[in-house]
Amino acid sequence: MISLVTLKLQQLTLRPDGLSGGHGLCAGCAESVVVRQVVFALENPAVVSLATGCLEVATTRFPDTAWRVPVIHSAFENAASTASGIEAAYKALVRKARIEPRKFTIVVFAGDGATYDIGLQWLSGALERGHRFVYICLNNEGYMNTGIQRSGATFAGTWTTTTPAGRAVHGKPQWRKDLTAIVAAHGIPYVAQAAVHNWKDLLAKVRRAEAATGPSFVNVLAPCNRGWRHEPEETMAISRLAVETGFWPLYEVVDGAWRLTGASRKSKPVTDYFKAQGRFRHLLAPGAEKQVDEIQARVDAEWQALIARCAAFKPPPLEGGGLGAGDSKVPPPSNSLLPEAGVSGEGVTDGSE
Ligand SMILES: Cc1ncc(C[n+]2csc(CCOP(=O)(O)OP(=O)(O)O)c2C)c(N)n1
Ligand code: SF4
Ligand SMILES: [Mg+2]
Repeated sequence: MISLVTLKLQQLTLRPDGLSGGHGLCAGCAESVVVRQVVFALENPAVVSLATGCLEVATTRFPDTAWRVPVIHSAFENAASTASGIEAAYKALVRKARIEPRKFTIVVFAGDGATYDIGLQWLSGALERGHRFVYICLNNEGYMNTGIQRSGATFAGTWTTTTPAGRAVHGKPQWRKDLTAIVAAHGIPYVAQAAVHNWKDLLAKVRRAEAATGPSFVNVLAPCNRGWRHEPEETMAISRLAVETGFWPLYEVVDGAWRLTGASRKSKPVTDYFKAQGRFRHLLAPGAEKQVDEIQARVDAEWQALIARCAAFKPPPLEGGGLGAGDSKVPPPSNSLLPEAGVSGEGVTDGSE
């Protein structure tokens, strides 16, 4: 019996591992770390819907697979539809008494290209229909598998191969899409932002996402050392910097209530984040000061807007159930929206097994 409330790293190693070694992801890639953390966190066995992207290409090279849980390879755009189909098929088979009811959790893994851009309408439809699944966006802010192209998640000013840093264009001109807020606007029971370095926060969020009695969505920042231009061993430090500089606040939206988690705070200037990655090198050169000031101002404004959004929701009385210092005051979700929609689980978990 392992309690997620008091989980230690050593105990985590006893949990079932979703991926074996020997896959083809780059050394230092955050994607395999996120996948393993997610599968560690789940209460139930996982059935995975996997979109095309680095994770899929590097873990399912025929005739081999690195997966230790069942996986359905979807196309780039329709991983959420595949998840909907798994749920619908399961319900039909149980209804027709072709199989016994069983507990399992449908998990989608999809990159930011597959989620923010190409799969957005499929995702939106599945959320609106209320299928029960945990959608994990592996957000490395670009189409990395096809050569580091910009996506709707790419930050303004970022160098990519389609937004070069030259005289005419100085990195990506547009601001990124706020997909987490767009998903929250669907009114689903659980939405969160997490980052790979804060494993306690991520595990707690996956548990809450799994317990939600409807669709849930966790947008996980997953640095790509190839595309972000940093050394493989710096992945976790860069993820932490993204939170500390306010580029990637950690928060969750539980039944419409917004709250910061994981000790998320903004304590460093954006230039600290830029200095750590080659994709922002041009922003540190003379002449880029105005662009940097604009980015800092926007990050500050978004942070203030998030604080205001969180302050607007008064948290209900404390009930425990969190994980880690930053979460100890977060009550479990009430899961009130879609009581009939679930495939698996028994509602709210108190974090113990
Ligand atoms: C409809 C369609 N368009 C384009 C592609 C080519 N393609 C395969 S993976 C990929 C990039 C994936 O980006 P993302 O979803 O962010 O995942 P990452 O590789 O960054 O983890 C692209 C463009 C495709 N397979 N299908
Ligand atoms: S290119 Fe980036 S996302 Fe793809 S495997 Fe390498 S580090 Fe991971
Ligand atoms: Mg990507």
